[in-house]
Amino acid sequence: MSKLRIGIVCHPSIGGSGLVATELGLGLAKLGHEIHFISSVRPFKLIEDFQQLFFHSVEAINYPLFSDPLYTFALTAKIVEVAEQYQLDVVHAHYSIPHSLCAYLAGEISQHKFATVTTIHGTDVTVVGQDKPLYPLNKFSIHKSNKVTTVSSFQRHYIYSHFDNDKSIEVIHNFIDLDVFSPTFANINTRRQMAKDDEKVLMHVSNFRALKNIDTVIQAFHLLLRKVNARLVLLGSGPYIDKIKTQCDKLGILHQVTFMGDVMHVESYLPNADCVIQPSYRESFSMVLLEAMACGVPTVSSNVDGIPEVVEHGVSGYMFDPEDALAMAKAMETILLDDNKQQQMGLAGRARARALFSPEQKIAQYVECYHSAIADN
Ligand code: GMT
Repeated sequence: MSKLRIGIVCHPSIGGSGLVATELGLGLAKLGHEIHFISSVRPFKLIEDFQQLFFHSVEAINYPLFSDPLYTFALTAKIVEVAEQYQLDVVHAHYSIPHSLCAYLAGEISQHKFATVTTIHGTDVTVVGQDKPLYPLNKFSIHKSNKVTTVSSFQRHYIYSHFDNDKSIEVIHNFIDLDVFSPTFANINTRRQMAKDDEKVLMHVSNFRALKNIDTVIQAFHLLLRKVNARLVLLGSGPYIDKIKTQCDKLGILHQVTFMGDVMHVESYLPNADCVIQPSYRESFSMVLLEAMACGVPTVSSNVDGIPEVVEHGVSGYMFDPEDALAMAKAMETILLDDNKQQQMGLAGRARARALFSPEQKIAQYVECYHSAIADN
């Protein structure tokens, strides 16, 4: 198939959608496609420079008359500029708000015509996109996109049922590089940075927002401590961090919690965990669970939304209702007190990641999707 010139619009900060967009762009560039990232700052995981890979920053519009920097207009203008200058074939918007509408507008304005693809990642339709003023904009831009993809069957069903949408939506599950996320990167010094030698490591990774259900993480950990000498390691930052400190202090377990804050290379920490806990109320997919599986770490999570498409209950991890802290504590106990079980579940998770979520498979699906968007345009 011919090589394409692709614009990728994404949120640059730490988070699943920006991560997936970056890994996709890097994968496409390695296949010889020309990739143009367009964002406010360089996406946090776009560390590598690569031939045929460009980053275009969107400069804020700072004119005293305007009370805000008009980011969506600045982004639209930048997409037009890059599309015309580099003759883009496709602009791929990750996270519909505001990227999908900006891509559509840019297409209307640009002298050079290009196809648009939108990937819905989750909160762009489940939380932000349901916001009353944004809903019609979101619906419009999904409808106008030449192709729409999303990261799980659950999410596709959600869009069909909430957006009165007649467009066919393709599910392309997220993917993971098993050479980067691997149990071979377990490292005793990194582990000692987080926990004492005799402690089991329970890890939670998130942006610490309400929908990550941190209360259940704390409750389940508190229950677990009755049976297992363990440490809770928290990776990431967000509005709930202070609340966790207060809650753990009240329960007298603060000394058994390690706060790592935001880390650039989660793949250096995850393989050192004995179990990962993610009791989210909403999760279109959960990159964290897939990353844990790739690292050979069993997971205990909620059973909501797209999670059952990632985890195999009883094989690579356990899933329960989001607030069932007792069941989660028991499942963690089962894993943490049985080295053999921990290892078997870890191996099963990695095998599942290899079989179902390989970058080659998913990137090829995106390339096909671009060709079909171009044909549709
Ligand atoms: O988890 C978040 O809140 C961040 C959010 C994002 O947009 O970056 O993650 C969403 O996209 C990820 C990548 O596709 C998915 O793995 C997450 O499950 C999804 N989050 C939610 O649906 C809450």
